[in-house]
Amino acid sequence: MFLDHVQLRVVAGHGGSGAMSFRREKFAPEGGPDGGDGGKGGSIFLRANRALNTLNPYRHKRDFAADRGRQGEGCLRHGKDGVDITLEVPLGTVVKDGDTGEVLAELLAHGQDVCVARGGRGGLGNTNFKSSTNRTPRHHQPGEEGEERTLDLELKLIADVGLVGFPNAGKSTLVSRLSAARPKIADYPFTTLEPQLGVVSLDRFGGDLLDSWVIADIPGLIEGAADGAGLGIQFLRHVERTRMLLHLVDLSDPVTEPAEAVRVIEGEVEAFSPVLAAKPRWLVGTKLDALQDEDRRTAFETLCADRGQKPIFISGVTGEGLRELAFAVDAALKDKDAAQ
Ligand SMILES: Nc1nc2c(ncn2[C@@H]2O[C@H](COP(=O)(O)OP(=O)(O)OP(=O)(O)O)[C@@H](O)[C@H]2O)c(=O)[nH]1
Ligand SMILES: [Mg+2]
Repeated sequence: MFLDHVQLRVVAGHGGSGAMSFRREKFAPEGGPDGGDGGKGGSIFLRANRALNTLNPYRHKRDFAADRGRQGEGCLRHGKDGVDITLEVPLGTVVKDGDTGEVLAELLAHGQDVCVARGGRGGLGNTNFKSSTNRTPRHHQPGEEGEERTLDLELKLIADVGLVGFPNAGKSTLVSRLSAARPKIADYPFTTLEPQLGVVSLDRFGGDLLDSWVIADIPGLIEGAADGAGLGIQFLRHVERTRMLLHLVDLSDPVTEPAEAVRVIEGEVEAFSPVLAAKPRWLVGTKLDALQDEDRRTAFETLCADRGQKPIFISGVTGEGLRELAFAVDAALKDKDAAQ
C-alpha cells in the first residue's frame, strides 16, 4: 500500500516579543533603552527528495508545529529564532491549500523547496522607539503570529523505470506482481492500451517500507512501430523521463528468437529518440516457467554477455526472480542517485 494523497496541518512558530529594558550601570542609573528584538518564529518548508516515492512518511504524523522565536532581552540581546522544519516529500508532489484548493507549488526537482507556513516576525525591543522627544520609551512590540495552514498533498507519480517489449511479453503481468497496480492481462497482443504506473515497494519483498521505485507499463511495440505499426511508438514518450528501461523478452515464444526480439525493440527505441536510446537498459527474460527450448535460454545468456549484463530471468507465474529484480533495480537507482 502506498499513500498518494494526504492532508497535513502546519503551524509556524510565533515571533518572540521585543524586550523592554533600560541600561543600569553604576554611573548611569538613568541609562537609555536597551531592549533587544524578539526572534523570528520557525517556518515550515516542504522539500522534494528523489529518494522518496510515496507519502508514507506521513501515514501517522500529520500535524507539524515549528518553534516559537525567543523573547528579546536587555543589553540589546536579540531573541533566538525558532528552528525551521523541513518536511521531505517525493518528486511530483502537488501542494494545495486545503481550504481554498489553490495550488501552492509543484515540487518536481530534487532539492526544490517551498515555504508553506512562514514564522511570525519577532517584535521590536524598546530601543527602536527612542527619539529626541522620548528618551525612555516603554513601548515594545509583541511578536507576530506564525502562519497556520491545512495542506493537501497529492502525488503525481513520475516513473523511474519504463518497460518495453513485444506485445504479450509479460509487461503487465510483471507490474501486477511487483506492485499494487492491476493492469489488464490477457493472452492477446495489445492488451495494454494506456500507460499505467505502479509503485514497487520493497516491503512487499521483505525490504524497507520507505524503499520504493515506480514502474511504467506501456503498450507493446512491434517492428515498424516507428512508422505507425501496431499502436505506434507514441507511448514511448511516457517512458522518456524514466531513468532506466527494462526490456522484456519472452523466452517461451516458439516463433521469435530472443536475438530477433531484442533487435526489433532496440530499433524502435532508437528510432524514437536518442535520449531514450541512451538510457540504461536491462534485458529481462520472461516466462521462465514456460521455457520449452533450452537453446532460448542459452541464446538469451549470450545476448546479455555481449552487453556486459548479468542475465535476469523471471516468471510471473512462479514468482521466480521477482524479488532479485526488485532489489537490483532499487540498488541501481540508488547508485545513480549517488552519481548525480
Ligand atoms: N507462463 C507464463 N505466462 C505468462 C507470464 N507472464 C505473462 N504471461 C502470460 O502472457 C500473456 C500476456 O501477458 P501480459 O502481461 O498481458 O503481456 P503484456 O506484455 O503486458 O502485453 P501487451 O499489453 O499486449 O503488450 C498473458 O496470458 C499472461 O498470463 C509468465 O511468467 N509465465
Ligand atoms: Mg500489457
